Amino acid sequence: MVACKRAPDFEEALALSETAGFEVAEVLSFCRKPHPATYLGPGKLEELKRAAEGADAVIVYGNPKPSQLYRMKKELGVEVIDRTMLILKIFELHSGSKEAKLQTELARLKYELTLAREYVRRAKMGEQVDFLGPGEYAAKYVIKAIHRRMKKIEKELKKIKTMREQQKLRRVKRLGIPEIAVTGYTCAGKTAIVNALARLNLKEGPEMFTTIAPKHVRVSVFEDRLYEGIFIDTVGFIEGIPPQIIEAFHATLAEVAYSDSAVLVLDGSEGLERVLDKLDSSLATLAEVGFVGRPLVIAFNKIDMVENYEEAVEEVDERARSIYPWTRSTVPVSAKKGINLRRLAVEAILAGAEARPSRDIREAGLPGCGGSNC
Ligand SMILES: Nc1nc2c(ncn2[C@@H]2O[C@H](COP(=O)(O)OP(=O)(O)OP(=O)(O)O)[C@@H](O)[C@H]2O)c(=O)[nH]1
Ligand SMILES: [Mg+2]
Repeated sequence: MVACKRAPDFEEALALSETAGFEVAEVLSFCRKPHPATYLGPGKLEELKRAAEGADAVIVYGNPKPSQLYRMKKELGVEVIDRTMLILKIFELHSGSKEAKLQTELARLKYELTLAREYVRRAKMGEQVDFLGPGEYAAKYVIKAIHRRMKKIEKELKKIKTMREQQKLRRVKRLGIPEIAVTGYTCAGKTAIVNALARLNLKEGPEMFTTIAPKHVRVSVFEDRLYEGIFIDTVGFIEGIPPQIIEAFHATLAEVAYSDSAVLVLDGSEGLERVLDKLDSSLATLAEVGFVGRPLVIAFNKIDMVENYEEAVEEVDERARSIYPWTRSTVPVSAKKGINLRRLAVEAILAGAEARPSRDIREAGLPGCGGSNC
């Protein structure tokens, strides 16, 4: 693997490689500005060539351009996997539902399209190319086939989306209880919280992207009375999602945009600075996927691993309110030890129930309630 050992995302690089099913045999540290033609400079490339002997693939933890990827592949003679491809491989391994599978395939096709175009460009310049077949004609044929498949997938995804919207409307009418999206960075403990609340056993794990497809779970909590809500476990955020897969990623988060309220789970054991950074970018991602103006409850999770968390919780709460004024509260919880989970659930359900009536009217499309002023 090629990555900068000094970079803050170095641990992430190792974790992602393992999650994608690779055993990292050797790490070459590369912290310089990429070489315009080959990404790695000639010396580093030579070093990598030796290190890659006998390896199945080389992971270059960065975002090389298609032309740089092409050159590296040609020089090294093995598969070269960049950060986007690595994340795609993990999505492929973890995609459970048909929709998640199709979205992942679509993202991969888009990625392959940029590579195939590079092969055609090279062939036009007179180079001998081999993209799933030799020559320019083969690459052009592949491009056509990719476009055909993409169209088909987009059509299927549209159908699935309509079906999901209808199912949701039926569910709303039948149950009339709020839907709460459980969101946050990968490994924050979203599934652990949903599992604890619903006494379930959905897959949790220290590796990244354990959850890919959203999962709806009915939760009933008895405090002074019975509180009920549908909690939706969702795919986790990571830093710097590559643009090629951002659409697939956002699509898997579509459930969040439809929910009445959301719980944003933070891993409180990571240290305040990191927690605040992740809070900022999580709030930005929520806005990007269309969750705005609806109540948000923050879960400061893993307090079983933190000694004095009270001040940190306060700071998180203040920051969240200053960025997202619809923040209701920040609840310190531990999914593992079952601390404060009922309080978290009740706050999220109440918040969702309050936000519900206006959404019911909007979704029912009642007169006088069209357009963006509703
Ligand atoms: N100590 C401690 N560990 C926790 C707690 N909650 C979750 N974990 C652990 O953190 C890891 C990640 O938990 P998950 O629930 O899989 O995290 P997630 O947010 O669903 O992650 P993705 O599905 O990858 O997005 C697992 O190893 C959990 O056992 C907690 O309250 N305390
Ligand atoms: Mg999960």
